[in-house]
Amino acid sequence: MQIAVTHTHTDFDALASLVAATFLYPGAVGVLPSQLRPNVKNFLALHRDLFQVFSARELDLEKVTGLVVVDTNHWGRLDQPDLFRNRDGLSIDLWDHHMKGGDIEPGWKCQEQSGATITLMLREMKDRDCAFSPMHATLFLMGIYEDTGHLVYPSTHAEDVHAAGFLLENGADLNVATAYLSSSFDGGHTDILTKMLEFSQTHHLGGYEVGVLLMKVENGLTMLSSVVAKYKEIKGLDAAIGIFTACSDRCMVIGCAGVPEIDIGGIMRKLGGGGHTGAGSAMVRSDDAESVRLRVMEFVAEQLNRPRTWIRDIMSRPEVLAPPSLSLREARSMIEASRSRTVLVVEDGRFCGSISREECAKAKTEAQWKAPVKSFMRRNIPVMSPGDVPREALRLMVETGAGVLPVIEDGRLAGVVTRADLMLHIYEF
Ligand SMILES: [Mn+2]
Repeated sequence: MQIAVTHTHTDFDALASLVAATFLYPGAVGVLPSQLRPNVKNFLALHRDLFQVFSARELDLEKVTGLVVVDTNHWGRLDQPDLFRNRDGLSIDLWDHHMKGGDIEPGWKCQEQSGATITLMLREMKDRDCAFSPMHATLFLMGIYEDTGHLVYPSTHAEDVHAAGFLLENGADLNVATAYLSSSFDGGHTDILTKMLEFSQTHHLGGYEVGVLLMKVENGLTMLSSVVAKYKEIKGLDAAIGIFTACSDRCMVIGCAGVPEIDIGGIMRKLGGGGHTGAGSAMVRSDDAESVRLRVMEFVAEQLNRPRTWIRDIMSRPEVLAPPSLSLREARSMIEASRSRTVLVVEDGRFCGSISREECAKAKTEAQWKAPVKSFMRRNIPVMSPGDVPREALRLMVETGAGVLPVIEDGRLAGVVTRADLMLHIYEF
């Protein structure tokens, strides 16, 4: 007998992949883990009979000679891994979009980066012309949508989007999909979210904002990852990490991040868990939540300390500089000729202020046009150091509206960061 298995706390990508395995391996049945995510459980409560999936209790697992492992590559994430781990003559096929951290050694595998495992399996189903019903298409689509955040997570690949189109062509029902994908918060969740918003600490690490909260929660509370994601979204954080304690000897660490510099999956693997760059979790055996928090912060700092780009790498030479004695009229012609639309005022290599069209607009009389720029220039513009991160420049530009940031080293103007410099860095033109 050949069975398909997947990770516990099964999400829609895992369930969709389990069902897809029953198409790709004729005769195989899917075995549902005992723990399913609540929305998956709700979906199966109604639709289970449409799919070749069973609980372990309904089958004789001693008869299994072949495993198809989907959406995980880790024995520890399967139910009863010891039943299969060392079984002689067991054939193992693996389909997964997690690239790291696995200890399952399959005889054959399809392991590729994609937004969802089901995308990889659909490629094969399409090639083999497998026929499936609109409700199957709906389930497969939910797998793609859930793992790609409705096709917007940076982990989304073009193939995921093509696969979603293919499923819509095959009758996937968006009303059904959205009904099960939208997770509704109950009182417990709103309570946690409120506490997170009120009591969490925001750490400023290397130009990034990371929110962290330690909290006691009721045992058995699910969907905490959606609460952490919501908290990150509302606060506009770069990353959010919740450390939840439900019983005395374990902490559940759940994180999400929106910047590639903070690899949540990498942090969770160090804690014994797993995940992707953007989201992950770990169950840590410890009765000291505070020490877990310190370890998490250390791992975040470690990631942000990896070699990367600094302001000194992206700054440019100032295009136009003016002495404080230059007349406002002359400064205006310099501004008009300049691409960055700002002229920096410098005296003996020291930065004094800046002048742009806005300041020029204040001049009304001929006397004012003849006056030196120093009486009109803006003095309070934010400055940077060569060792700051580009991210910080972006934040300052957003907050102050400045389009040019002077870079000061040892009191002297070392360069400038313009919008063009930042765009070159961000988009890697
Ligand atoms: Mn997945």
